[in-house]
Amino acid sequence: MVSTRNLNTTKSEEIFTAAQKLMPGGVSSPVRAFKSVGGQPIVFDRVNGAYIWDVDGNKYIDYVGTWGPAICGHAHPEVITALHEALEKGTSFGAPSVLENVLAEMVIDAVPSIEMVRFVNSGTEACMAVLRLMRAFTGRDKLIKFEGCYHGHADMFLVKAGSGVATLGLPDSPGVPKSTTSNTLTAPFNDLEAVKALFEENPDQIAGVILEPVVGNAGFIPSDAGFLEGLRMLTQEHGALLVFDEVMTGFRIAYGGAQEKFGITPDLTTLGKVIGGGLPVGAYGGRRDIMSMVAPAGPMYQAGTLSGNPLAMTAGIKTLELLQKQGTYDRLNQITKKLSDGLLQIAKETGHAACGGQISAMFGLFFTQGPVHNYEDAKKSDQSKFSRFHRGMLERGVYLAPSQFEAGFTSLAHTEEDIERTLSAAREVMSSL
Ligand code: HOZ
Repeated sequence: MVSTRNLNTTKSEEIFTAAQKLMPGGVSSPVRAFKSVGGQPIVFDRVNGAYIWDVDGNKYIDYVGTWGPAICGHAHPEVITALHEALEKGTSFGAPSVLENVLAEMVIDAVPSIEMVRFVNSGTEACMAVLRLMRAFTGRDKLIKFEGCYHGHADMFLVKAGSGVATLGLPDSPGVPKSTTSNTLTAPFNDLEAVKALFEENPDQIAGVILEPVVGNAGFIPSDAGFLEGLRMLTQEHGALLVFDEVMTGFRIAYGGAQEKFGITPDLTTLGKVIGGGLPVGAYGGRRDIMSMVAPAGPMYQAGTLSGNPLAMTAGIKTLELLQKQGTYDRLNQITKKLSDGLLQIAKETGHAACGGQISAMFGLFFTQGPVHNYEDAKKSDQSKFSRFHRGMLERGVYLAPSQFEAGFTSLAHTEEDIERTLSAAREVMSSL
């Protein structure tokens, strides 16, 4: 057992108890609840840099980073100043603004596959739209996704999905008609043979393959050498599209995302999180000939009242400007490697089977000997141990995602000292597990 420390969460508990009567499960998104790690979620009051403060005044080093967007650190002063200036001009135009051009150019310049982009309001929306586009362009209905990958909560993707679905151990969701998912084919991540078999069993029917090129929604699972190349070849061979869901990895594991990092260019890409700098944004983009099908340039319909919102565009532009500074990704990599190597070393020294790793500012730790190549492997991680680890870290002022099936995120605001404090907390907790 992890020793119980004195973490006063009285106000958190009061607020969350009230929230449960007002909102399903007391939260606005399931993965925020502490269902899989036990206890009540912490209710927060404010964020700054690498830290998050709860309503009882406790301060935590934050490795959730609002699930990815806070790569420059929370409430970065330059982002906040830019937002103040933008706010003076109003909160929404519902009409074109030059800010959209600026962010679009930045995204097109950065992401190898993107020649044109459409802004939406979330990663879920981006993935929904990209699937319609894949189908519109190819005239085919079927889709291949991978077990444990999460592409938002739209019906067609809620098959063997990661993130909250994996965290809560839910079966595929009620309310999703079989007819909607009958065209969703799944394969284990990193299994090219399985993908090949699906293409052979469904000739000329598969619109494309969508994946997180580095999985973050089943815990952190990198793609094996040759997997992305293999998918690129298979999709081309079968006249299907390759789509990278870079909602998590985009501008995080490299400025140009996984496609820049690994040198594999998909046909289409979805983005979110970092490109909104903490405001609600998603985007999809890709080859000009495919994107030209999107209305009003083409017939594939997709729309949104708040899409291209000036505040969200402003936060995104400023965040990308900050990321463009020399040395950003070296710094992110160095600090995250120190954290990840340290956690693995401590696990070893304290006698826990563990595996994991990091790429740039994204990391993960499983309590299993590993290696973890896919969701089935990830499920072998000792969840009860993870829950106790999570609680122990929380009590020592470290906020980790309340799920074994979520990647962790660092930011430019995390200091060496934050990492050292985190590792010393981890040593204490792991020694007592
Ligand atoms: N896509 C985010 C990480 N899996 C989660 C955000 C949420 O579902 O609340």
